[in-house]
Amino acid sequence: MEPFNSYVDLLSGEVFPCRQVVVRRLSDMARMFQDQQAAQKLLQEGNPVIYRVFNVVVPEEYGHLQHCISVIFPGKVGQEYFMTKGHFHARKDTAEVYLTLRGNGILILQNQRGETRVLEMRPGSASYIPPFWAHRSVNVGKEPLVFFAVYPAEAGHDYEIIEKQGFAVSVIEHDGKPKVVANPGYPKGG
Ligand code: M6P
Ligand code: ZN
Repeated sequence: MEPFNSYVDLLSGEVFPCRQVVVRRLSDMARMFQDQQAAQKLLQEGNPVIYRVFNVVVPEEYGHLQHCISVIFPGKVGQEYFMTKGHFHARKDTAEVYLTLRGNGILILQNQRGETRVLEMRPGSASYIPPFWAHRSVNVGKEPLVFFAVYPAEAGHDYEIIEKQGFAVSVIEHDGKPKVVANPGYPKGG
């Protein structure tokens, strides 16, 4: 195939040209938030867009590199900040890099034993997600969190475990600041 460029608007995160945009609204992930009462209220008030992903389309084959921009909007469900669904890769032995372009976030990582790590996301941070770590990004700032991601094109997304069990930690606002807390609903022992 021919080499090509894409162009990123560093403020909005929009990619040009873009043939595939994923839009996730609260209704697509409402059960992932801790405060179900707050989630239901927001759903009734208009079902906000939580984030968008602008995908550059490449063949989903070994050797290619999938890349995209994610834009997580600022906001909270109850005290919990807007975040991505989070996933393992379907091919778990594949890594990923996130380069943050705008905003402030926290990247939650969790391995198959249920051990978690968090990394800060701010303009210029290049976060390495090694193979076998699930990942979810959280916008803890007041502006959109915009980051570029690149990963092996054959990696795929596996949402099942996260949809079932969630992550062992959540990021909530506490005294006006982000705080990483244990998730009470997470099954003990991973
Ligand atoms: C990043 C990448 C994408 C992912 C997106 C949204 O840009 O990791 O592969 O799709 O975030 O995250 P999720 O798929 O968990 O909703
Ligand atoms: Zn990924």
